Amino acid sequence: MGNRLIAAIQKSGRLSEKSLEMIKSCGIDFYADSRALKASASGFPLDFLFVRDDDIPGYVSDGVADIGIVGRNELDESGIELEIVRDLGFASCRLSIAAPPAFEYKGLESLEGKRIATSYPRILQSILNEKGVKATPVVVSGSVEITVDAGIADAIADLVSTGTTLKMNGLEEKECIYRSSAVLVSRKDLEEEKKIALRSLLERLDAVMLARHKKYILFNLPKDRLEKAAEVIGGMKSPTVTPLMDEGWISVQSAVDEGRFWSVFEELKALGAEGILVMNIEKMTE
Ligand code: PRT
Ligand code: ZN
Repeated sequence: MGNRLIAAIQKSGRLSEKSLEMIKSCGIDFYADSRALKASASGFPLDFLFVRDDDIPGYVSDGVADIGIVGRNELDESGIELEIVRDLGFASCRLSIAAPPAFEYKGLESLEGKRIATSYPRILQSILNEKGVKATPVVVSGSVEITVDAGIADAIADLVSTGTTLKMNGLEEKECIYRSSAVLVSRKDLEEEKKIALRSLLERLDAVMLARHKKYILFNLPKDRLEKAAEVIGGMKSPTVTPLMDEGWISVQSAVDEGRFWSVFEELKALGAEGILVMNIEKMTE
């Protein structure tokens, strides 16, 4: 292995396919058998280790691997400090507070003294601390959605992408408290040769990401949801807003990264956006 860069990639899960796709789109060839734990690229000094996503931050910080692709949530939850070299934009999701509809939620303060089930106690705690809210975390490693029904929690803080799982379990999404997507992380003390390989990988990755299409999105929205919608859309500039004949409504337009498109679309719908129109952008300047 020696001077070859070692990348820790999730073996099987929501990150696996997109991670490998991203590397392939950089013109790096390899063959990865779904059962193999290792693979090597040909024509580029890159090797792969296929592991569980929870282990990626640790492997990279211990030097078992040099770089890795992992959800920002896993990285933050691990408490391990690594360099985030790129936000790759895929596998985007949010950590949200959810509870039965009857739970009167007016903000994080409503969680004071409550039991909150989560698989992300560190992230949750840091957000509660910021607001000075004292709640009791109930740490579970999966099926967080059933804990309220099971009587061991009053609310949950769990990852959401479409929101279907929450609905299916009779829970209402109350507030998004944290956002995540897949990030490329690196060890801080890479040897010179490996740094050169990483730089070359990043050059290719940047070209791929820049060339990725953006979509133009246009929709009608209840006026009072604008601030939330702007947060969802994100991006470099604030969206263009036009008043509508109906006083309570506005029309909003903005460019959105294609990689985030579906999550943005779902979140806007959840905010009450109507008549969502999506267009391809032919040319665009930054
Ligand atoms: O086996 P291994 O430990 O490697 O995988 P894992 O089971 O721990 O992770 P995996 O593959 O499920 O997720 C990997 C990463 O994908 C996460 O750490 C997140 O960064 C990201 N991601 C994106 C998600 C979701 N979207 C997501 N929706 N991770 C989990 N979910 C779950 C969520 O916990 C809930 O149970 O999906 C359900 C909700 O989905 P919706 O669409 O119904 O809202
Ligand atoms: Zn995991």
